[in-house]
Amino acid sequence: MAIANSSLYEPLIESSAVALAVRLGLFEDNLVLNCEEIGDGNLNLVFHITEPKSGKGIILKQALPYAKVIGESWPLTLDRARIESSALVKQAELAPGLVPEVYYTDQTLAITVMEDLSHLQIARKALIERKDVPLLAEHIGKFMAHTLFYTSDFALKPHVKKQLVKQFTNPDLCKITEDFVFTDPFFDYESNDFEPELREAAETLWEDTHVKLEVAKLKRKFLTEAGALLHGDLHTGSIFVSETETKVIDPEFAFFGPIGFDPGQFIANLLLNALSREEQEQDFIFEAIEKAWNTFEEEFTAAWKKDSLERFSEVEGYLEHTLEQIFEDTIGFAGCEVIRRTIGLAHVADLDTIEPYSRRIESKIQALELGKKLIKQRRNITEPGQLKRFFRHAIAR
Ligand code: SR1
Ligand code: MG
Repeated sequence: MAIANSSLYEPLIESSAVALAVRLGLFEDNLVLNCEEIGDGNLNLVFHITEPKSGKGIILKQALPYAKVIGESWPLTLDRARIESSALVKQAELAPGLVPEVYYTDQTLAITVMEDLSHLQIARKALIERKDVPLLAEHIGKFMAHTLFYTSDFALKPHVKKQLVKQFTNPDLCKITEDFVFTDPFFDYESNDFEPELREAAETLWEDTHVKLEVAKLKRKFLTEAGALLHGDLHTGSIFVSETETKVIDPEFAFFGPIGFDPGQFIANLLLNALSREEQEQDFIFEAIEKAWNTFEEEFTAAWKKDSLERFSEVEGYLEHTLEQIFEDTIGFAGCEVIRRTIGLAHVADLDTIEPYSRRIESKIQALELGKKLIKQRRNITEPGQLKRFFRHAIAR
């Protein structure tokens, strides 16, 4: 991967994105190229540049100096492009084949040029369309185990770990999560966004001091526990998938945080999809949750046994304690994610596209119940196999 730090920042448009790709030698300069801005996320520009004759393509992603979803009134660091490209490189090293290849980065222009994944589909969309994605859960379980174990203190020498913590300090993007996942949805804040029919349920949540106490504890973990290099935004919109392939994208929220946060976000987004399904279609989702956690646990255990540098790792019970704590945190973080995707600023299509409207409202009220119970009862859920019953019980009215 080439790294440049040459030009002054300017937001690209389609023609300048193409010119840059040619200047970088990614395409020959006599070719006819197509370019489309396809960014549908909240923060960045994403250009898809293709050469129709050969079918070759690249993705050129550029961070804007503000959050696209809000506008220029919300400045946001360009440093997130450096975080994203460095995280992709680290993840490629630890979980080969599960992230797009990075071809080029320019920190001044805040761009990352990477592998074209347009033959794949965003996992959220695939799940909404009930596509068969048989390897998604196993691949994500593996991705999480390898990226999280091998960036933790179990696998790294102390100075190396602390150097990486420094490299991945990401205050602006962490603040987004601190506010929009762990704070605003639990108070009557302006940033929240929900249908009038949900007001009563939202007010009940805001009055629930037990939930608030537990969220405060989870938020504190997020703020203070530098367990491993997280992806930091591992929802199903950050994953490309097909029947055979899985690629995790968009690690611009990467930082050293509590290990349970990534599995929590992934599981939460599967649960949000389950809420959009009829009961008879939900089994795939619960099986995927079990598969993802079990793969994570197996691969984390194997890595611990093979590569742990920690003297205490052979002490009986320490691995089991570590995994139990990660699972408890996972369930709690999942609860926070389910709630914020229901009444917070950033929604998910799984819930927002449920028809008819009355069923959408019903599912969102169920989501709030589910989220609260996951947070409050996280210590009682000790294995993923319990989640299906827990879910059914939590949403029953
Ligand atoms: C303003 S950013 C809102 C959300 O989009 C990102 O994907 C993160 O999930 C963030 O919380
Ligand atoms: Mg994203």
